[in-house]
Amino acid sequence: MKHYSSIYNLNNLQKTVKEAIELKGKPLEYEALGKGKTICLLFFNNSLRTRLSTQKAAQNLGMQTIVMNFGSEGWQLEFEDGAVMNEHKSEHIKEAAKVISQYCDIVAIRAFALLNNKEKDEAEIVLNNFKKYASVPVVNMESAIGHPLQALADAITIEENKIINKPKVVLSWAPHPKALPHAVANSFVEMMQLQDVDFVITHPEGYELNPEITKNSMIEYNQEKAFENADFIYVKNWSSYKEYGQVLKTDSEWMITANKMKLTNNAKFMHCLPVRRNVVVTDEVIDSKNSIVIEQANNRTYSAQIILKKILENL
Ligand code: SN0
Repeated sequence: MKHYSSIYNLNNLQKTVKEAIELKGKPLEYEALGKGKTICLLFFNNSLRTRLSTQKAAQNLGMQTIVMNFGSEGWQLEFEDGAVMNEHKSEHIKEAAKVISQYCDIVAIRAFALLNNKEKDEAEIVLNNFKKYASVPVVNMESAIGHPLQALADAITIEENKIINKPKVVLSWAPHPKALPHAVANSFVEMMQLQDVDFVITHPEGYELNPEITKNSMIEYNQEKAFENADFIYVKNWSSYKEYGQVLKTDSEWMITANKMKLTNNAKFMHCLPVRRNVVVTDEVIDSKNSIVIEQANNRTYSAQIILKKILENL
């Protein structure tokens, strides 16, 4: 594998999930693989899990890591070809990507959707320009439209926690005070479409995700109905896609409560974190024994590690 920009870069997801679970049991087995190799992690946005788990994953493979908060500490980048750079943007991606490539063997990038222009976000300007101008493999640590490292960790977590062969997995929208990107939900949907699960998406009307992504996935507008018999409740807020980047609803009607969880088949509760307690989910649910959010976050290390391992093997 060269780049990891979406889950479709993996040719055998089931096998990759199994390999990640094996790695989890012997995380230092491939310590020699990354010896003498460096990964640069560039953050245009905040991070906790992605930053630490990707660094840990690289470390487990014997790599060195360089981390930079590009959004706050780097020069403002220009992406437009032919731009006359006489305003606030100091450096062109053409130089930046080529220069960074000389300092590392893999570059990983986090650049969220700005949520003010659908076409621009969907063009994945930051990620795609790094792919275009960098001479090293590029890893997506949440781009405008996808978070494939998270989706792989989610698939690992479901594989480890399922007690029946084909569990019912429900992706539920929940309220949030801020406009959040669609990336986590998009990659989770893509991942579930390729897993052996009974998958249902539930959200209020007006919160439909990109129909090209949800394709034939079942959408149930009645949250309580969607929860019936569910084995996993995966919760995430996203802003409207149709009324791009707008927050249409913030009331607590869609919050995940213990009463709603009672409708399920004793379902596990999942969330990518960070989560707003008592807005997205009540304390009672996230603190319950059915909540697997901490384990899910732990799997971020093995999701990143299996991806870096595949890229290193191909260098
Ligand atoms: C990000 C998102 O894409 O929804 C990152 C999730 C991994 N989440 C947030 O920005 C939440 C910020 C907040 O203030 O709650």
